Order: sequence, then structure tokens, then C-alpha cells
Amino acid sequence: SNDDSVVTLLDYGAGNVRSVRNAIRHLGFQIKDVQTPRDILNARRLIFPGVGAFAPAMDVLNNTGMGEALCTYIQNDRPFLGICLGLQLLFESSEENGPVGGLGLIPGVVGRFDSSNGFRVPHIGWNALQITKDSEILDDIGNRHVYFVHSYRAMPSNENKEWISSTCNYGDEFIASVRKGKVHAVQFHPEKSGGKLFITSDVGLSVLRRFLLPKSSLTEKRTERKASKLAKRVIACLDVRTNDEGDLVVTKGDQYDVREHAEKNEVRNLGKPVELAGNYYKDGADEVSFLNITGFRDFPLGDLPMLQVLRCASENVFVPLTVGGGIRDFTDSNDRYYSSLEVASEYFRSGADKISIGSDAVHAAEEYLKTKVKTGKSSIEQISRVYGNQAVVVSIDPRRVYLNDPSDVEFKSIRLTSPGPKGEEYAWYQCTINGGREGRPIGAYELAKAVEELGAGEILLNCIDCDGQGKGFDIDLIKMISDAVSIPVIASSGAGAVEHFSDVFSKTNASAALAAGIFHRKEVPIRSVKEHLLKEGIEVRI
Ligand code: 1PR
Repeated sequence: SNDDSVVTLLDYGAGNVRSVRNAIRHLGFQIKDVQTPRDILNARRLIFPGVGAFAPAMDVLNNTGMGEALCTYIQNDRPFLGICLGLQLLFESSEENGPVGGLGLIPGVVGRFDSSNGFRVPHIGWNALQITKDSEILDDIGNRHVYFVHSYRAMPSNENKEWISSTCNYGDEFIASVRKGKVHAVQFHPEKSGGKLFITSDVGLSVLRRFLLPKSSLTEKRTERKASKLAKRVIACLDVRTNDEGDLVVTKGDQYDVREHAEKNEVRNLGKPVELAGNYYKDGADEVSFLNITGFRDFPLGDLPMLQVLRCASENVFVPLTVGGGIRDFTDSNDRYYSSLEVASEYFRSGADKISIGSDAVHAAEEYLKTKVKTGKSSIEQISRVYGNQAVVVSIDPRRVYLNDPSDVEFKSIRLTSPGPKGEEYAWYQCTINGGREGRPIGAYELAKAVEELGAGEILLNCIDCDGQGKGFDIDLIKMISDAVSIPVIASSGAGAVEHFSDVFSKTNASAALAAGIFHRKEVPIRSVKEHLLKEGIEVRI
């Protein structure tokens, strides 16, 4: 194609490239999909958003002849932008379920982050770049954060240093982007690094824009930055369900009870999901989560409105989207069986970057702790194998059970900072399923450890006692869990003031804090939370 407004996209069908598509369209370009290796060779400019795991991606490239075409295209210095795995595949090999050979265009081996030095793996969130050479497409980034989500990374060496255009620090100094002539690749996600809170340019989208548009149309100049750390994330959460009229609404409970206790007992309605998600994106949310809170009883693939919500939200929201609710194996009324992987895949195709598993993770963890065997069949294992650990969040819904004596239970308990209603000094945190309706014989601590072993990449840690109360996060619980695992933990439930956010970040190892009610009721804008955190010296994306 010779049309200047057309971008060729290499999508080998392994996952969600919807957000990349949406971002390209948002910038006014049309997409031509690669069908054959020839389409690669004929591309005017090519974007390759690698998704999923390294080995299956290489299999596709090798078996279809696309790998060879890609090598030719890149060696001819044609305009190329690789994203995430689209950067890693350019290297010689990867240790991900390997060693597995790569395209071999850049010297080096892609290895796993080392979590032994206290850095959580996956590396999820907003981090800043050290720009090491003129990279053109990074010129608007300056000292702002961009979004990363990965467990593997390539490291700088003497052999590949001519390629490196920026690095990032996360325990190790790893390669954040490469550039040689017209060939660019980035480890972070420009399509998910959108948003402009205190600034004028939309950071991540500017990378795409600079790749797609000629230099002359751009004005901003590059600025130097000092080293920084991974930013703490602020996440807006939308609990979604159908109300009694059949409309999909954002609701919010008190300790998981979402009904008004007035005459009519109706489901609380706080607004429309797509609209609220768009607002939170504009207000500076680092991520948006949708929880389909009746997913445990309604089959989500029957719940087309929720998929529609995702599709619409992902057209305008350029930060990561997480979706949860109803991810499990399911047989419908026509005896058609759906695996949890199929359910998740539908969510990914509709625009989710991560999925979140609640009830089914509790069943999987109980089974795993009983048998000590990883069957590979649980939803966590299946989905993380195909989409990577970083795409699998486990949502925990624990409830405090007070104790006088910790030896009364087999579960890990903690000494409470403030005693229980009858002066109890200890508590364990019982996991629940089906939206808090059923308690299970497993604690939040045991569950967190088990799901980490099964392949979860992140934990969304709620607390039923604190939910909707606005009295602050459960610091005891969050400290216990974030110290117990080496994957990121999202603190949730109870935020009522900006101080609660600085509290949770200064007293626990949480990587992110999620809130719902205060944002829905417009009590505290996200911007004020960020300003407060900045003032307290906590690194945030601005
Ligand atoms: O079990 O895999 O189908 O997933 C169901 C999902 O729905 C789980 O992630 C579960 O947490 C969620 N869920 C189920 N029922 C409810 C309910 O409220 N009745 N909501 C529910 C969970 C908790 C948080 C909330 C924070 C912050 N909501 O997500 O947003 O507590 O609230 P706050 O800032 O207002 O205090 P499955």
C-alpha cells in the first residue's frame, strides 16, 4: 500500500492487540493486517505488538515464513516498531520456557528478572527511562513514566550497545528501547501509556505518533531526566452488574452489599461504566478495573453487555484495563463446554489487558494445597501459560475472623494493630467466594502463596470488613500479604481520604492502591490523590 495513512499491523492472533489498534485509529490511521509474508515486505510502515509467550510467537513466525520476511524487512532498514515481545523477539534467544531461539537480529539473550533482590516480578507499572541516544520516537517522553508489564527483559552489553536507545532500572538496568535507522522497538507499552494529568502531551501515544508522523509536525523538545523508581499506581475500580431494570450499571457496596436499604431495596446505581472509565482515564487513573460482580452466577459470555463495555472503553482509555468476574470452566444450557481460557480469551479480545479471577482461584488453591500437584488445568495455570503471568490477577475477598488465641486455627493469623469488637487481639482472614456469600476453609495468606505458585502475576487484595467504609485500608492484612509474595499486590477496600493512600504505601509493600466509592461519589479526585502522594515523596506517574 502506498497510502500514507495506512499502517501495517502484524497480529499473529495470540492475544489482545485491540489497544494497539485503538491507539493507531485514535491517531487517525487505518490498519492493514498482515495476511502473508509478502504483506510484511510490502509494508510502508510496520507495527509488531508481540503478545503472549516467546516460544509460541516464534513458532508462528517460523511456520508461516513471517519470521524470514521480518528479518528481510528489518535488515533493509524499513520503518518498524516492535512493542514488548515485539522487541524481545529481535534478540538471539529467550530463557522464557527455553532457551528458545529468536530472530537473531540483535545480540543478546532475553532473561527473567531476578526477584531475589526484593524486586517484584512481573515488573508491572509506570517507570521512567534513561534515554541514551537520540531515538526520535522517544523525544516527547522526557522525564515521564511509561507503562511496562513483563517478566523477561534484555540486558545491555558491549555487543548490543549500538542498538540501545533507552534503558530502565528495575533491580537490573535493562533495555527499554532499541533503535537503528528506521527500526525501533520498545519494551514498554506506548498504547497503554496514555493520559495527561499535569502535562500537555499524552506521553505514550506520542511515541506512536512520532513513529507514524513526519518530524515536522512535532514541536515538543526532549528533556533529560534523573533516575527514578517504579511509580506506585492509583487504580479506579468499577463494580458492574445488571440492575433490576436490566441495565448494566456501576454499583458500589458497603461490605459487599450493593442494595439500597430504603423502601425499594434496589441495586445502587452510580453511573454508566464506559462513561466513568473515560472520566477516570482523563483524571489520571493509572489503570481501570471492571469487576462483573454477578459473574459467579451469570455466564460472562452470555453477558454481552460487559464485552460491549470493554470494547467501547478500550477505544478511549489508553491505560491498562483489567476485567474480572465469572472466569471459570462452564457448561451452558445446551451442554456446550467453555474452558476458563476461552472465557478469558473473549475478555482479552474485547480489550482487556489483564483478567482477574476470584472464586475459581479459591477452588484452585484449595485443590493445590490438598494435592500438592500442579495439574496445569486450573484457570490460573491455563491462562498464564498462554497470555503470560502478567495478564492474570487473582482477586481475594477475605473477611476478618477474630481470635483470642492464634493456635485456635491452622491458618496464618496476625496480631491486630487495633483489637476486635470483643477485645480479640488476633485475626485470620478467611477467603470467600461468590461475592462474599460463602466462606471457605483457606486464609488469604495461604491463598496468596498458592496462587503465586500456580502462576498468578498480581494480587488484588480486597477486605470485606473495610469495603465501602471509607476508614482506610486494612494495613495489617496488606502488610502480611505483600510481605508474603513476590508478585505485585494491589491494596483495595476502604479508601476514604488522600492520607489513606500515603498510609498504605508507607506502611506496606503494596504496589498499587485501588478505590471505588470515593471516586464515584466525587469526594476525592484522582488528581488530589496523586498530588498528595507527590507531596509525601512517593513516586507516582503525573
Ligand atoms: O468470583 O471470579 O466471579 O469474581 C467476582 C469479582 O467480583 C471478584 O473480584 C469480587 O471481588 C467482586 N465482587 C463480587 N461481589 C462484590 C460485591 O461488592 N458485592 N465486589 C464484588 C468487590 C470490592 C472492590 C471494591 C473495593 C474498593 N468489590 O473491588 O471496589 O473494595 O471499594 P471502596 O474504595 O469503595 O472501599 P469471580
